[in-house]
This record gives sequence, structure tokens and C-alpha cells, in this order.
Amino acid sequence: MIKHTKPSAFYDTFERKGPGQKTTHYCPGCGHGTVHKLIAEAIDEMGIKDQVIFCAPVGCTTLMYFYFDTGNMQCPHGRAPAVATGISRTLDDSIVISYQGDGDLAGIGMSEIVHAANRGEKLTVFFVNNAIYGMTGGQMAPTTLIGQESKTTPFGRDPIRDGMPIRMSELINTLEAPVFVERCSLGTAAGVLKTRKAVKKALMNQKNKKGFSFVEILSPCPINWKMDAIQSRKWLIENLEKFYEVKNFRDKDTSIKGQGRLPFLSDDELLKVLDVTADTSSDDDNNRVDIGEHKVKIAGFGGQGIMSVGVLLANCAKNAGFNSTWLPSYGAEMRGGTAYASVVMSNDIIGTPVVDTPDVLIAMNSPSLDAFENSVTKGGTIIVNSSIVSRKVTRTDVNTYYVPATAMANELGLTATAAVIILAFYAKALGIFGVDILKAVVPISIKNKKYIEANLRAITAGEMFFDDYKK
Ligand SMILES: Cc1ncc(C[n+]2csc(CCOP(=O)(O)OP(=O)(O)O)c2C)c(N)n1
Ligand code: SF4
Repeated sequence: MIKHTKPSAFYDTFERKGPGQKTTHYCPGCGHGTVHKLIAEAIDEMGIKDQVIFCAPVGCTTLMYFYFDTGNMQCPHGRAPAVATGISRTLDDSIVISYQGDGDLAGIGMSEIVHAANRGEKLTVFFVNNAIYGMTGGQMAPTTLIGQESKTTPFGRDPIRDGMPIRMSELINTLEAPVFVERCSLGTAAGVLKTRKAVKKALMNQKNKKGFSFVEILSPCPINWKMDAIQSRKWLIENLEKFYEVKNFRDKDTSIKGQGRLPFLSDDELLKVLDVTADTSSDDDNNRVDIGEHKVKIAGFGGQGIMSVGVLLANCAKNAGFNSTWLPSYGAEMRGGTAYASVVMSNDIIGTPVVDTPDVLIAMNSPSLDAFENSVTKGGTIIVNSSIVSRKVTRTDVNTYYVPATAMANELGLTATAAVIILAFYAKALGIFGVDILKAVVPISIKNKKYIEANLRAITAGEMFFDDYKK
């Protein structure tokens, strides 16, 4: 006897924006709802609800997180297998599902799925193939059939113009690592029951830590196929199933063999492997200033050593006993734009390395001051490389300093040390860590040993300039 109930893997209710909406997000006759139900039932039967983490990218697939009361991770378009890899490798007992559409998996994310499958990641991929880009209104996908009309192939897909449809299950089946590859179809009730079995099997494989399972599900998208629910099932059987053979391609017990994952390394071991010099600072919390979270943006153009000074600053913070992050951002402009490094230091764990509102802005050129002056927090600090930036800071609610760093660096014989001069000035002005730390970290941070001396001279110059500045 089949008892129809709502699987507990679904939320009891779902909220939709806008008044009076009593329908699901999916169009009538859409296959996503059926696939959801099959997955939710399998989760219930296996009792794995608390272990499941869905990775859904962009597409109608994404809407699944309104329904599944499990772990859910929204991923960038096509990148669910990469995100899922990270989760699966980090959380050993998780059951990670990559839930993807055909535009997403076979178009935008082709590379991610092939490499995740080739590595035999411990994942279950449900690939809902409706032969079209659904969410965006029916453009041609890599899986669109020859002759099939879509928004972008109004005269039908042509093999010469548009390429041949890609059979993903066959492609994945050429790789050695996957343990399970099956194509199913929602065309008939029997097909749905077979899909149900494949869904459960693919999840079981992961529970039993067998490896990578791939289930392709041929699924109707009535709205974009411009059919009603019944016509679309018929079209699916008569067309999609003809080109995409419904069958099990592979069902193995084991995946590729190898050394496997490296053991987790202690911090010291990791530093050694990464060839990073150990922390020379004191672990004594009492020696640290309480800075809460301190965010710095160092901005300029390429060649000014912006990124390496960012690393230097993050290393100084680390050596002073803080947590720190460094995040580079290379401007999109080919010329004349800004590249910047974001550095966050904190007494506590750092939530994000992104710096939108810096406490300190180091503006090494004019576009940087123009771009970021207004983002500095009230009461923050702006240090300007006045050799290059001719204008003054207009804000009156921040501390401002003008350091002719490029001219000073030229005098020292190494223009590229301008940002280091400012960093020494910053260390003195802000007092978060001493210049002694900066001097100690330079030989560690700067890989090319012949520049160490020049950088130490630059630090002294920045330090002296600050002492004179105050007078
Ligand atoms: C980087 C990026 N490119 C394109 C889009 C637009 N986009 C949103 S959904 C979608 C189609 C997804 O189609 P598919 O993966 O087939 O899933 P379906 O909606 O059919 O379930 C596209 C192209 C986007 N949001 N982001
Ligand atoms: S657009 Fe297609 S895939 Fe998306 S909900 Fe509607 S029928 Fe389903």
C-alpha cells in the first residue's frame, strides 16, 4: 500500500511574496515538483534529513530551498558541484546534493560538473534536463533538441549554427570515477517510479560513502515548450526520450583508488607546508590593543605594490596577535583604474574579508581617493599619497594625512616602496602595532631578499616623516 503524506523533509508551509498566492513557485505540469517529492521521500525513508545539504545554483532549481527543510546552500550559476565539493570534503557525514538544471549544468557549469565527476567527489547530482533555459523564459540550452524552437532558436535548433545537443549522462559515463550514472524520465508513471528508485540509490551510494552519483531526469517545462501539462508529457516521450536514451549507464560498488585525502594538519604543520614563517608574536591577549574589528583599504594602480603591502599589513596584524585577512581586488578597467587590497584585523574571528566601509583608506592615486573617500567610516582616517594625488580630502569628519610617499621613495632609490613608507606612517599614526613589528615582518613577507634593505629604509623614512608631521 502506498500512503501519500507530506515528507518531513519538506517545510510545513512556504511563503511567497505578494498577496493571495496559493500556488507553488513552479508552473503547472513542471517536473521540478515531482523530482522534489521523490527526493524528499527518499530523504525521509533513509532518515538523513539532518545530514542533507542541498547545493542549488541559478535557475528554477534554485527555488527548491523554499521547500526543503534541510541544509541549503545557494551557489553561483553552474558552480554547485564546486561548492558541494567543499562541503562534502569538510563535513564527512554530510549528504551533499547538487540540484541542477540543464542550462546550468551542461552550459554555464560544464567544467565544474565534469571535474567533480572526474575526481569522484562524494556527491549526489540530480540533473533536471528540460532541454531549455527555464527560468529566463526558454532560451536554447546545450540539451535543446535539433529542430526544437526556443526563444533564441525561433526557426529550430540547427546543428551547424548551434551545435549538437549534448548527452550529459553519456559524457559523464566516459569518466572512470563515478559509481552511478542513470538517465530517467518523468514521461510516464512507470518512469516516475524508476526515477524514484534511482534517486534513492544515488543517495544511498553517498550514505555508504561510495562516491559520485549522477541522475539525469528528463523533465517537462510546459510553459517554455508552449504546451499544456498533458501535451508536454507526450512531447517528452516522443522526442526527448528518443534522443536521450533512458537507461542505467553504470552501477559500481567502488570508485577510483588512490591515496585519498590528506590528514588534517595542525596549524604548525600547515604553516610548514605552505612555507609560511611561524608567528613571532606573543600569545598573551593582554599585550594586544582592543581594536574590535579594524578595516583597511589600500588602493592605487598596478605597480605600486598595493597587494604586497596588503599582505605585509595582514602579516603584521597576525604577528601583533590579531586575526587578519587579506583580500585582493584587481580593477576591471584595463588602464587607469584602481586595484585595491582589503585587510581586516580583529580581536575576534573575522566574519568577512570584504571591506566596504574602511576605517582607514590609504589612497595611493587620485582615482582611489575619488572612488573610496565617501566610504570611509565617520571618524576614520585617510592617508593620501600626496606626490600623486593633487587634491585634498573633502570630508571633514575623518582624520587626514598627506604623505609625499612616491617622492620619498624615489629619493630612496626604489619607487615601489612608496606604499611601505605609508604603511610605516600608518603604524605610527594608528598605534595598532609598533614599527618594530613591521621591521620584523618585512624580511619574512618580502620574497626577493635584495629588496629587504630598501624596504627597511622606507620604514625608517615613514617613521621619521610621522615624527616630524606631528610637530
Ligand atoms: C552568471 C549568470 N548568467 C546568467 C544568468 C541568467 N539565468 C538565470 S536562470 C538561467 C537559466 C537556468 O536554466 P536551467 O539551468 O536550464 O534551469 P531551469 O530554470 O530550466 O530549471 C539563466 C541563464 C544568471 N542569473 N547568472
Ligand atoms: S519555467 Fe519550466 S522549469 Fe521553470 S517552473 Fe516553469 S515549467 Fe518548471
